[in-house]
Amino acid sequence: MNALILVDIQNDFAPTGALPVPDGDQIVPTVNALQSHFDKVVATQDWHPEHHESFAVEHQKNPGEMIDLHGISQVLWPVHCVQHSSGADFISGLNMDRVERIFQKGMDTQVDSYSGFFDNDHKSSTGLGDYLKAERVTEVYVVGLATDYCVKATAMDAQQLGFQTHVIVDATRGVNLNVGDVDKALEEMQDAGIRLAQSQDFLQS
Ligand code: VGL
Ligand code: ZN
Repeated sequence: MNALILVDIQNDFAPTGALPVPDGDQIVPTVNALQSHFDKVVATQDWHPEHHESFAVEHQKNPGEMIDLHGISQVLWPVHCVQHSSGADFISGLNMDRVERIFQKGMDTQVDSYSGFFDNDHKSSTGLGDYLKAERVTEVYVVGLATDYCVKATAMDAQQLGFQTHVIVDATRGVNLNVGDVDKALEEMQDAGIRLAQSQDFLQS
């Protein structure tokens, strides 16, 4: 069994959102077209409390600055994906009909959660790994936002959990806080054994 994981395709990561990912909304048609080519589709949703400690304003600092957050290096972000806000909604136009489960993350105020599987401290899990294993999934394909944060972290954890992991690169977009961050992320993923694919690999067959 294979599964397509839709990572954080939410309004706040669209170009008009609070934490804009350049061209983030442009992946939606591709992600929609891909869905029928996989056995299962699941989604992750960044879902922060109002005063999450990854928010720069909580530390009187600017977005993009780094801090040590309870022992973990943390990029500070604009307030984004606050629970029940419209920014946390999935981008309108994203087809959710085939999405079997939504795994929310980032609810613990004190620790960020880039991966759809575990918090950044790897102490708490969202249940995504257990769900996929229970569903006999062995192969996962990751798409969504953002390539250099949540897509990368989700793919790395999937690979580490033993799923044969692929990232469909043109169905992702990155933040590129620093020039080259996306390319670096793609290299790190490949070095970890993750395979890179393109949507055409599926859509032409
Ligand atoms: C993300 C930064 C903060 C992401 C989420 O979805 O990549 N990035 N929260
Ligand atoms: Zn977040």
